[in-house]
Amino acid sequence: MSIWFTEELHPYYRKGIRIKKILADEQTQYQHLQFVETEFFGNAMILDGIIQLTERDNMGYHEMIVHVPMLAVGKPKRVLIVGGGDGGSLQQVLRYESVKEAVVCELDQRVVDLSREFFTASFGDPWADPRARLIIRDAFAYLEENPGQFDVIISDTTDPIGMAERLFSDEFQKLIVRALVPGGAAATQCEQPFFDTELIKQIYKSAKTLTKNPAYYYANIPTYPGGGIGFMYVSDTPWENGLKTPYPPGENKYLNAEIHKAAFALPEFFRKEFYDD
Ligand code: SPD
Repeated sequence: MSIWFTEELHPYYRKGIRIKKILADEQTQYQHLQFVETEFFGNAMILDGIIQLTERDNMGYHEMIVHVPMLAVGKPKRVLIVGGGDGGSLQQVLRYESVKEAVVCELDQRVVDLSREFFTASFGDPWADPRARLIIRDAFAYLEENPGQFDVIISDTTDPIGMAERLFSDEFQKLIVRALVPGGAAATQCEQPFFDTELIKQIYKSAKTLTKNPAYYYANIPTYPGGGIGFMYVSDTPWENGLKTPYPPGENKYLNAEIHKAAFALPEFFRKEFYDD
């Protein structure tokens, strides 16, 4: 069998990948969850018709969303991952020997269960690490109850649709900043410069009222719309501090010193949208 899967996150843009086999297809309590074996990208997870990650190109996403704030902080001890039930961010966080606890606050247990089945070849089993703690819960409530707790927070979410829309609100960003220790850093999944300019602008403005040194950065991921995705770095600590920090043990497949710096260079049409205000 060989079929094309077509994603239409935006009504004016489509992309497709060729699929060999459907590995799992179920309606969970929260979403339509699918795992597929693709022709080129390895196994992939799709939520409500939107590709979340593939084995071949997820490294740009997970290394960049995790290491940029982790390296900036230096020796983070307590880390929170919001979402991230696939285990990709957790695997990167656990590379740091300084990390004593990595909490993953994920809404949907089935995302974790099926990812453990279909992504083991890529991520191993980070959940087996004694430092990993899975909390199946709404992140809003969890953040509200945990002010000043985390050195780093990674908001590894889906797109701002339906229930996930609130994860891109000012209110959520405030809760994230409130849950950080002084000098802590967060990185949030922050969409696509071409398609989501207004949303990103609003998130940057809000981050600027909450912290001294927010900045937007970008990674190339061929299976995401427009071929990539960006992140909002949110902290009083400048991201540049991370350029001097040694990488944790283990292999980087995407991040190197040049990529780290270049990721913060933005195309002019986009840069001036918020940095010039
Ligand atoms: N448009 C797709 C955005 C997907 C972001 N979430 C990825 C989750 C990977 N851990």
